[in-house]
Amino acid sequence: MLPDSYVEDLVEVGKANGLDAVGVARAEPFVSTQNDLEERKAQGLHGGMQFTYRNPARSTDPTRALVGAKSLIVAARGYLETVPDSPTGLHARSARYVWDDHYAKLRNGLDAIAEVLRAQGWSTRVLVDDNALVDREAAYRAGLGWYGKNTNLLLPGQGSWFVLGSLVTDAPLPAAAEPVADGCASCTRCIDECPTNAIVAPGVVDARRCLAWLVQDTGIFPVEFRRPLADRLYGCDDCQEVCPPNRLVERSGLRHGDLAEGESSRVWFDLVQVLTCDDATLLDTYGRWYIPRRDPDYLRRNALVVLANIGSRHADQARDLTEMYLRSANPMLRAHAVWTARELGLDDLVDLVSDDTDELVREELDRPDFVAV
Ligand code: B12
Ligand code: SF4
Ligand code: SF4
Repeated sequence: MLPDSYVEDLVEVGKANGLDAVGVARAEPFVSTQNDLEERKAQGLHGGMQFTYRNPARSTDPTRALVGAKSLIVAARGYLETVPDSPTGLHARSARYVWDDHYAKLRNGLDAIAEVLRAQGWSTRVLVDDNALVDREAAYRAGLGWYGKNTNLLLPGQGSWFVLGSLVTDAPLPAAAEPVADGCASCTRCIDECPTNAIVAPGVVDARRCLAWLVQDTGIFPVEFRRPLADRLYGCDDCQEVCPPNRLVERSGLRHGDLAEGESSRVWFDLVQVLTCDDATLLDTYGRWYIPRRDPDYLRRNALVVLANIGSRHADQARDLTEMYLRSANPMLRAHAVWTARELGLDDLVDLVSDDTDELVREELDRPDFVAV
């Protein structure tokens, strides 16, 4: 076993290269997590997600990622920034973790550690938000934080505004002695305030109800979650926004990101632009996000739901955009435009598709009043 001072030096290298917290876990199978993945998949709670659910035996066993793996060096990079005010006009919001390429910065820090290890003859593999490893469990085992009831990992005194990643190595490193104790206590705010009641038990998210997944899923956006989507184009931060430890950190003034004062273009997105620009521009602007099948029409679908929720403040623009989408060649988008038109009281526009024979559009036209969450 290498000495503690060896790890301390690696932690320093990571911190000098953009990491906020670094810990070590043994590279052994995450048995309880494999069970959790399999059980939740069997119950349908994964909502069809692939990612780590595709092969639970693989994503919970670090030795599958690197032959002879002995240790995991797990890192967290903070992304807490101040939310800039929404610009005037039709704008949709994105979740904080995508305001910058924090995964790339996290990877840089882990790569710097890997370089040191490799120079000393050890093998390494860096995994950042990779389907090959369940990041939160690695971080929990490395003593970085505790599982909040919203399932996010919270770092003591620093909250959950962190992305997580690991480096698998065959170097035998001393691991964290103890996991971090629960810091939620009797709080249930994230459960109570999730807009879609997606946290179905402490530490369990039903992806079928979670807005963060629904904006990434294919198909028609489920009707009961369209209003709760509010102005979100991508991601959802509500269960972190309401979290008391996060609020405490925000009030403390600690910030990690480098968003310039008043800069809002990485946070708020012009709906008119999203709904009128071509595929190449959409993929160029939002390509870092997980867009199902790389099909920009799914972003347009989300944008139409947002337009239904906020368009009444800009009636003329909203009318033009809705009309444009009622004439779309894609029936999924025509169907969503029917919803948008009705939500905005533009029932006269719906006549444009009254003879539409597509099943998706007909379903939308025939929809009885939706059931609220
Ligand atoms: C699939 C996935 C999602 C899915 C499902 C999330 C979920 N909670 O199930 C969706 C698309 C909804 C999603 C959303 C988000 N995600 Co995500 N996602 C992932 C991904 C790819 C895999 C996660 C996974 O495999 N989970 C497996 C399940 C079994 O784990 P779990 O849900 O955490 O369950 C654990 C707890 O239940 C705990 N547990 C067991 N018993 C009990 C009992 C109690 C009382 C408690 C409290 C806990 C507990 O043990 C389980 C693990 O064994 C990871 C990246 C990766 N490669 O790991 C990112 C990741 C988890 N996501 C991340 C982020 C940032 C988000 C969002 C905040 C993004 C956003 N703003 O929109 C939201 C947060 C939503 C939420 N409340 O979780 C970060 C989390 C960072 C952190 N500090 O925790 C990760 C690690 C990405 C990264 N590399 O940084 N995500
Ligand atoms: S990300 Fe949003 S929808 Fe999903 S559990 Fe958290 S608050 Fe609920
Ligand atoms: S809101 Fe409360 S229960 Fe939820 S993660 Fe934060 S501290 Fe834990």
